[in-house]
Amino acid sequence: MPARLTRHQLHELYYHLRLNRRVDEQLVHLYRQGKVVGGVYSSLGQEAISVGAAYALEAQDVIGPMIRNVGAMLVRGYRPRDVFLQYLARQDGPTGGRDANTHFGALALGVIAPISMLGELVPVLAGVALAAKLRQEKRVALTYVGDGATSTGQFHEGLNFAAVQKLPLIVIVENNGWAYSTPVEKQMAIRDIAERARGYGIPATIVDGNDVLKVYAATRLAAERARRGEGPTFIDAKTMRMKGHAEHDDARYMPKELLEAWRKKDPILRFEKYLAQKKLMVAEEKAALDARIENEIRADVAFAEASPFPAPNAAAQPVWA
Ligand SMILES: Cc1ncc(C[n+]2csc(CCOP(=O)(O)OP(=O)(O)O)c2C)c(N)n1
Ligand SMILES: [Mg+2]
Repeated sequence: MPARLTRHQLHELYYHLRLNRRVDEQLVHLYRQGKVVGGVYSSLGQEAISVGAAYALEAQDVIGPMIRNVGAMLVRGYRPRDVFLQYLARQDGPTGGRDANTHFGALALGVIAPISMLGELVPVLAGVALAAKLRQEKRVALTYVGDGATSTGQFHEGLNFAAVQKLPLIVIVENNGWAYSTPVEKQMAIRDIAERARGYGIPATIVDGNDVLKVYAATRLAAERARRGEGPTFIDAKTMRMKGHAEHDDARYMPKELLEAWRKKDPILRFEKYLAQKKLMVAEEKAALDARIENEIRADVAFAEASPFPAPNAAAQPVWA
């Protein structure tokens, strides 16, 4: 088992889980106010995967987040203000209003900007891992994929390449049961997506994706393995998409009882309960962290709303060609 987390680290995990949720809730408000340019893709109920995995990495490591991994971006050092500015397409945002949602990144923070094409980040992060291996740097690359994304060719090609080359790569499938309106059982004939990785000779762990400590521990072990030069690890994290694909989708095709059952497994409530029961966070500590988050959210929404839209003539620059 990886080294035990200190009380301070547990509080940091709680802080990021809660911050992820609050950023998400705030984005929904902004969307309903008509202020978001584009869609809002919620990570409600999936925060433990984003936060637990990113928190298990080190500063020199690199992640390739997907649309529901705002939590991972916050762990890497982005602030709520960056997320709001980006979703509101403002000049001061990470892409200066040129791109939407989570399509931003910075090598300084070890974040490769995602794009929409599903599965594409697997070969890209395998490339990052290959560079680390060739340069003999103790760098680990990690990417998240959806269950749907594991049916793309890019996912399979990237995974096989990482296996053959023994790359320091971690791939986490966020199995939230749905790819848009398609349930997993209508998309593949296997029960555990872990089997897809095992087919390429990659060890795969199955974890409860709503348990932040389990996700953290699995990622930590995978990162240690990668740093020892033992190659890639696949983590099959089971969770549930608690909303439609995005805010425009009312999810009427999702069974109500399913959502009800998963609401009881909410990752943040579970972690709060654990911390309280083990006396690892007292009421005053929780209140102080919650207040800090509320202040940050309020200030960052105000900052983003006050930021100007980019000047129209800025659209043509900077461009690559
Ligand atoms: C290669 C490719 N095919 C189709 C799409 C359209 N598309 C966007 S999201 C999505 C469903 C994604 O499901 P999943 O991978 O399970 O991720 P989740 O939304 O559940 O997080 C689809 C089909 C795309 N972006 N890229
Ligand atoms: Mg999915």
